[in-house]
Amino acid sequence: MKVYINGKFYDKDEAKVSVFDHGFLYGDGIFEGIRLYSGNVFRLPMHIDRLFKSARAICLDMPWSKQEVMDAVCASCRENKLTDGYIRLVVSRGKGALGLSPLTCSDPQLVIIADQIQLYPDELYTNGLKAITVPTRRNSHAALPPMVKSLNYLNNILAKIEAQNLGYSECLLLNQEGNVAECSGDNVFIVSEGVVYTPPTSAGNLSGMTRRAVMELAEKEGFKMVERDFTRYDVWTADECFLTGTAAKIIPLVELDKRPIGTGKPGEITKKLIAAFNKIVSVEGVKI
Ligand code: PXG
Repeated sequence: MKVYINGKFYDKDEAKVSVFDHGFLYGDGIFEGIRLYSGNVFRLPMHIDRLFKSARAICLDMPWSKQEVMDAVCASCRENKLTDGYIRLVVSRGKGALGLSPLTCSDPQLVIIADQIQLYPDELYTNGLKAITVPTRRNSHAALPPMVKSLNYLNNILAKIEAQNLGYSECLLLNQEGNVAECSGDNVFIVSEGVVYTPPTSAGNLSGMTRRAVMELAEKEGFKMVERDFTRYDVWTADECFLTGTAAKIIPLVELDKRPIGTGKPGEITKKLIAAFNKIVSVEGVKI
């Protein structure tokens, strides 16, 4: 495997950034996770836009143009002879003195890892996933804005640990108001009486690329799609529920907090959206 760092490719074991990089010292940086399907990078310009917005939000001046970053993503796929895979972009603040100030940092690092990812076993795509609501609340917009894909994912990791301690691989996070925000690394959707709902980004979820694609597909497939705040009660009593993410794609959620959702099996609308999503990913995207 070859890893891209600031314009050069390195062997996996030689791909290194400094321990004085504030990305390592303070989690000061941002990232993106992008998917390559059949030689097409899914929604690459939108991912790069989100990366640049994350950079702007944390006052990180990107010394590269969007086109340069997109070219580097495609080059990384070609260099690793991938046609399907997962591309992880990391931008760290760069080397600096000890102390929080980013003003001591120079030379931000752009790292691109092009590899494979499987978050959940195949069986869970057929039978559905079970999750539990955890006590850790999603970061508030008033603290670390949840829209920033920052290198500090401890909020989500603590939630994941709580779920794993209880024997679950996935969890639901609520926001400070007690409304549903998202799962540890996936957006959440419910279906009730034929209508598809997902929380607005004001609820504290990431503006997911898969979320956006699914919202568009739901409308194309003729379902009413509504962005609205909802609570755990709405999930417990929904007909269907599913999670979306670049790594997970669309995965049915069939149980929350020991309550089966709907029939306790993946729902029909969920299955339709999975089929529709699988159709667009292999044709939509930037050719490497
Ligand atoms: N919520 C959060 C907090 C995320 O980080 C999503 C939702 C789904 O968004 P997309 O754009 O992927 O549809 C994410 C996605 C990784 C990794 O290792 C990436 C994510 C989550 C967990 C791990 O690259 N991001």
